Amino acid sequence: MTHNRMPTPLPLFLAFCIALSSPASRAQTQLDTPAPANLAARTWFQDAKFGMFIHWGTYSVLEDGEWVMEIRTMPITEYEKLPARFDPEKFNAAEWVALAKAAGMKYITITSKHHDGFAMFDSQVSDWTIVKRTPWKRDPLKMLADECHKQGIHLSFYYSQLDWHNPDYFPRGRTGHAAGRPESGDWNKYLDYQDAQLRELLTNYGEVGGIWFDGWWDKPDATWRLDRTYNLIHSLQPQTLVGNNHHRAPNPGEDIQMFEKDLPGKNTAGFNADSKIGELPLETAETINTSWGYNASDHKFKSTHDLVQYLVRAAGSNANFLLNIGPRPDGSIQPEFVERLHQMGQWLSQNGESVYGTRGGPIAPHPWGVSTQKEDKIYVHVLDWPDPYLLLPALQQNVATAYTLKDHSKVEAARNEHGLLLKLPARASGDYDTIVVLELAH
Ligand code: FHN
Repeated sequence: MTHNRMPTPLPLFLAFCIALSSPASRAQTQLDTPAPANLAARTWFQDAKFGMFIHWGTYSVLEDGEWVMEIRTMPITEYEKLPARFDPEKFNAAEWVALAKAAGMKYITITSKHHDGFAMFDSQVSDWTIVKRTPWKRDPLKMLADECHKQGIHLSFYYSQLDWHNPDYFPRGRTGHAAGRPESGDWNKYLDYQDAQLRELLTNYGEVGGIWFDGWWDKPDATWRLDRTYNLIHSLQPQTLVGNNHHRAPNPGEDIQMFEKDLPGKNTAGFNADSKIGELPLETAETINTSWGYNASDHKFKSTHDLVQYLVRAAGSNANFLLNIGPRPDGSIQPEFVERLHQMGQWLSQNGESVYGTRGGPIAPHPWGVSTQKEDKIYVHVLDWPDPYLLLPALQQNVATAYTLKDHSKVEAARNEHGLLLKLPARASGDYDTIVVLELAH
């Protein structure tokens, strides 16, 4: 009678070597060990602090946001009539990039494909593209990439994993049921299609700052093959920062963690219930009105005061701010957006030292404000505090001198048993932020 004998155990080290040599484990180590270029890109990203989000697509023709196909339950046969009306003759890549720079933004993240599946670039693996379906017949992402590289702005691509147009996005997820697609499809074929488009974006548009995924939440239980897709991205461009707006803790292979319409750790908008803050560089995304894609009837514009304070509170939370515009179908940008972006750039031209290149400061965010730090300077951002005195928690290091960033006028800073008491200067009307610089003693 033969016994089922356990195989003679290989020496553990040999087993470990064999395991590591397998493609799957090599892929896993690549996911867990970012390349030096990627780590350098993460540092650049954290220093950059401020980016422009652009939601632009054929949906802008209806002037009702980027979810119009789903919200109006438009079948593909109806929705496919839109590109014929999408003729952005006013699109000017140089002007868009110049506007981002005027705002003090250091990078742009633009939708390459949103949930409607419409490629805003000259994809050769789809006939549902801006080049093939519009009278304009041009590739705006190529034009924008060339201009960004020329003007020194990093360019990232938003890419929707969710697709309301591709028949192989099957089984369906939570959305896209009114598109009129057959109740069949090949999910792996869809993932191959997605990887093929990502390969195009990472091959034909020069250096890519990042890939900003969205839409995972439509099928959270699906096998998305993220490892394979992330490895593809990093094998083509190791410095490309992968982020996924899945509203969960980061996955292996992701390089940044984003939050939507909330600062890290907050959940006022309801998107971030499960977003545990990880160790990666952080970014929060927000709109100027309430819409991502162009919405002609959305006049709820945030003030420049509120937008600057959001930028500062993001920096105080050790996060970047990705501020969105939704261009019109003709390629122009509405004046309310342009005005606020220029005003933010004006503020940053005078106060950027307290934001760019900083990290979250040692004084935790409070309702009154936040702190940022760069080398031996702590910037105390007093955003909402009516009193002339502000008591800060005790700092580990002594403060050599305290003064306002605005005009370097001295600020009284008295250490007591409760902490560090600041006597704040009177706030000039129109100031968004009273910034007190604490120079640390060596
Ligand atoms: O459904 C998208 C939405 O259209 C937009 O792109 C935002 C941007 O963060 N992300 C999803 C909503 O969470």
